[in-house]
Amino acid sequence: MARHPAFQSVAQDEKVAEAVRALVGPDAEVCVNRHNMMVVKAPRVGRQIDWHQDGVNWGHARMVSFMVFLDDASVENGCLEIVPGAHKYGLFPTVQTSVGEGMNVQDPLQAALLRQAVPLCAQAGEGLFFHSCLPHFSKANGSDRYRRNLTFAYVAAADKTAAAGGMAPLESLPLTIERTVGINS
Ligand SMILES: O=C(O)CCC(=O)C(=O)O
Repeated sequence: MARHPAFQSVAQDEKVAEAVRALVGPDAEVCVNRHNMMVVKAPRVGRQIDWHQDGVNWGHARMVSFMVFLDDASVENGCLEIVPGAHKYGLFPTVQTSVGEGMNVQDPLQAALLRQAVPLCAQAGEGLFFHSCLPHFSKANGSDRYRRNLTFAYVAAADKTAAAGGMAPLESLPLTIERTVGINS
């Protein structure tokens, strides 16, 4: 968000804020030191992101992640994959993976759950909100097309000092801002 007002404008857009408040609560804020990033999976280069649950690193569940897709995302260019409804199981024990603390694909219970994964194909411009306990993953980009998305995270202000896994406490900003630029700026 600090890199360009257009990014901040997306993260704190009023329509996004409305959805986030409905999901997290009226005191929701946007995180600045977790997520707040662009995933760039370059053609033939973008790597796999191993199975994980964002809540493991954040320390609690009153959070939601939000992605805006900048390119069409399909299985070929490494779209997000999820296990629908699996956030209801809470957080699973972790092992070290390429994304830090991730899910244990050798564990029979976790493996059985992950076999129920579905790809979430998306069109450029679409958005996705998901619970911090939702297992998610994406394959390497084996195509000739980019797969890029902006990803932001939102936390209930009352919880923002929570820290886990040695990570710093959450820092966040109020959800809405006085806009000085438009989304197309
Ligand atoms: O965009 C992706 O492929 C995955 C990103 C991710 O795992 C995350 O934002 O936690």
